[in-house]
Amino acid sequence: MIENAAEAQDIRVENGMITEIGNLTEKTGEEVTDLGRKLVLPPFIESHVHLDTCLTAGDPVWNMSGTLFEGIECWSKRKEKLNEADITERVRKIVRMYASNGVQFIRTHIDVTDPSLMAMKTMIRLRDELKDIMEIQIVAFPQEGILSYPNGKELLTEAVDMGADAVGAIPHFEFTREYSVESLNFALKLAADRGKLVDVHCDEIDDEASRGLETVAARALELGLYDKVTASHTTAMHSYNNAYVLRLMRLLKMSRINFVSNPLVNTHLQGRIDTYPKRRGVTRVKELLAEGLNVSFGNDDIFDPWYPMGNGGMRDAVFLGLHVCQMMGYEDIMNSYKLITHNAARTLSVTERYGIEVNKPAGFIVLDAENYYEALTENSVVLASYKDGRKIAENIPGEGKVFSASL
Ligand code: 17E
Ligand code: FE2
Repeated sequence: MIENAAEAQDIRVENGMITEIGNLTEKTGEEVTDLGRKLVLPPFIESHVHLDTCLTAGDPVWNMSGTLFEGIECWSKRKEKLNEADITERVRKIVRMYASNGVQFIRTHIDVTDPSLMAMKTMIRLRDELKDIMEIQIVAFPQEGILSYPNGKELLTEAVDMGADAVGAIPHFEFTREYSVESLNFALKLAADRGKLVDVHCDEIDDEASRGLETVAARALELGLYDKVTASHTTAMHSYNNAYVLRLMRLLKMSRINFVSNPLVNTHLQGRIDTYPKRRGVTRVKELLAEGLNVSFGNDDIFDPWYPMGNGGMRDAVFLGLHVCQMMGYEDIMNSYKLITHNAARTLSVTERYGIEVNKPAGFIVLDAENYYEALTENSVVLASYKDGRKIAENIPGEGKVFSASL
């Protein structure tokens, strides 16, 4: 039994499952853990990251322009040097960082524009090896295109049949608008045929004419895939005209697709060809949420050709996202934990086994704060992370001191 004194609520855990929540009486022989007056949340979820590229910034070259396209060029050079041991070591390091920050679910995009499919094979093995600490979902991601890369369709299909959980696409990188539409038709049909999820890198560009999203949403609706489909980035929506967004929103609501925004990386990569004023390039998070659509936040990268920073924690994405989307009203702030918990669980399609509820697996985290506002503002550490009732990570906060006669 685990006590949460702040809410005067106890959580009873038996055989890795939550069996009771409330004001509980200790059973004889039961182990009791006192969580103090600390905030308990469901585990954090990383709904968008590239584990195959993490920890490769500067190897062999740095992204000097800070654009998505130079990032893809840098990665293409690094890709030539990929091997199983290299991927394994980097992924294990990152998963440890995430676990220590209270993350228990990760959706990773893995580049399949590689004739050897080395990263995909390795990641499928690691998904299994690391499952006691992390639930990893793999998107077969055609970084250099489906129609614009040799054998792109075959590689994507092979990766999906090898065991990827989701099908990806990258319409804004295809050579032409026609390829862009055809690539999306192919990817969503493949997912429908194979019973897979979909997560598209969609319109990650400041071009207001990049309209992959309407195709993704239309196919999601017509193929009956609905919330099995996610549109990541959608940064072009930042630049769409409002009349078009009004028309688009109707389709988006009918399609019920999910959105992932990556505020740290989107603000870093977008607006690069602007002089002043510079676009923020983050999709219309506030408006999508207001229309009842599901949005989650991700990190996208940790120290790789597209982003030279990152720490495996989810707080910074929320913190910056709230600023850049101007979601700083009290309600927006208090609800923002959902962007990396419940909303992300919907994106990953794991809601049936997620949340602090009776008859669900005992997954939750304890933050060094009394409430969420404090946790967010003070960047509180995750004191403990429990998965299936087992403590999988803990952090012991450091002690700070101030020396002053007046305080
Ligand atoms: N690849 C891509 O196409 N877009 C990104 N944001 C990253 C990789 C990180
Ligand atoms: Fe990405």
